[in-house]
Amino acid sequence: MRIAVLGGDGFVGWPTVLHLSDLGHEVHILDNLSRRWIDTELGVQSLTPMDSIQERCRIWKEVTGRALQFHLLDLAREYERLRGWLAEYRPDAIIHFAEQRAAPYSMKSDRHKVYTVNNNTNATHNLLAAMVESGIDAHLVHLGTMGVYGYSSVGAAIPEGYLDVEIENLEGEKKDLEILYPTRPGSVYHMTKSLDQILFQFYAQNDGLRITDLHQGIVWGTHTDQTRRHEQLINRFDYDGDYGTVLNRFLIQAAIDYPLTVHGSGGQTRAFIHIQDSVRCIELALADAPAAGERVKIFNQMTETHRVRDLAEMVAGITGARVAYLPNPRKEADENDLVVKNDQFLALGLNPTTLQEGLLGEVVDVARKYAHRIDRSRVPAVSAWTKDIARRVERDPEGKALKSVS
Ligand code: USQ
Repeated sequence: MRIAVLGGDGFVGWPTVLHLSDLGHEVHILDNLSRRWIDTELGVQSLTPMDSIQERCRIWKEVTGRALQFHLLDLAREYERLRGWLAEYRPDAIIHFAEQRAAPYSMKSDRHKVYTVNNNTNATHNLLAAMVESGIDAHLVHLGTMGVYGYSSVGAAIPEGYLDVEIENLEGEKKDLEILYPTRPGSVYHMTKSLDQILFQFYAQNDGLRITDLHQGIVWGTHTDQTRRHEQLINRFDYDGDYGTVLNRFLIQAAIDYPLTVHGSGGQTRAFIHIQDSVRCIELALADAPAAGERVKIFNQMTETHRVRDLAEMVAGITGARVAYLPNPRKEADENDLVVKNDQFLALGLNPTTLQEGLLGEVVDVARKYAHRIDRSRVPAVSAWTKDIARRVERDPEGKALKSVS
């Protein structure tokens, strides 16, 4: 297949590009390199040293003989170029990762909220409009999030995207209805993924676009079979308070002897998936496209759930790290339960990599190897969800946020 990977320079995008290329697909990367610009804005860098995208592609060609093509394009702002690209290359499948993906970054300030909404919503809508206009019949696979469901403890398993409900009509008769599971996003970033769902629903129904939406949990790990093949193919790895995600952060913190930063009581339960399973799920979803006219296919892309404090205690148990219970910079439930259905990927042959399988140590090893690249002052999460919480953030004399305090 000819596959366009939008956002193919990012944390999940890059390993997906390599995975699909390795399977023999013709892969094109479309990316505006915004993630690299955000590193510059925040003054942080990936724990792992990352080469330019052009250099990464050159190394992959050298190692495997397989070509990757990179196209510098901003989906959210260059609609005509995007439409022209689709009409010219006519991909069989499009994987859409090209969105600002960090919840704390999206909540940093009003400017970051506006950027995240403009970027993510326009990128998705531009893509859908351009697919219709160019008349291509590509299967669109979008990376969504488990966070669209919210984290209320209703005591029922979260279904894969849709909920069967019964409503009473005007005659008093009970009628069955299938609806999108009600969204309850916990950040502006998660809200944009909720908006995406409505855009997909409309374009699948109105124009017969074939769309799969993957509701992914928190990704952990860094290497995949392909990124391991050469030092310069290494994946990016975020540790800072905005882009680092919880389990990877704990593992890095343990490697540099930094007390593990549990927010609040750590009673938040979240869904997780290893990066290797993440790229495998993309492969499985590609092979299981919906037909034109079918509803959007929604998969829950996760393999296990864990409570944040249990993860911290587990990492502490393995590494001897200390655990610090900190005031929570986010507005979120202190404690929640989470049971998630992921039957569809299991039925398609996903064989989950679990936390127990020794890969935790691999992350700690990577972190130790590159520990000299870590700026410890960038470890605390200081992006506050509300103005009230922001008042509780301790700052240095220059106004730089240091940590949140109770
Ligand atoms: N947390 C800590 N300590 C930390 C960092 C996070 O206790 O040092 C807590 C947070 O307060 C939160 C939970 O861990 O309760 C998860 O935080 P996270 O930063 O690992 O994940 P999140 O902000 O939800 O976002 C990440 C990805 C996002 C993806 C989402 C999947 O950045 O792109 O959509 O995970 S999900 O969480 O299932 O919505």
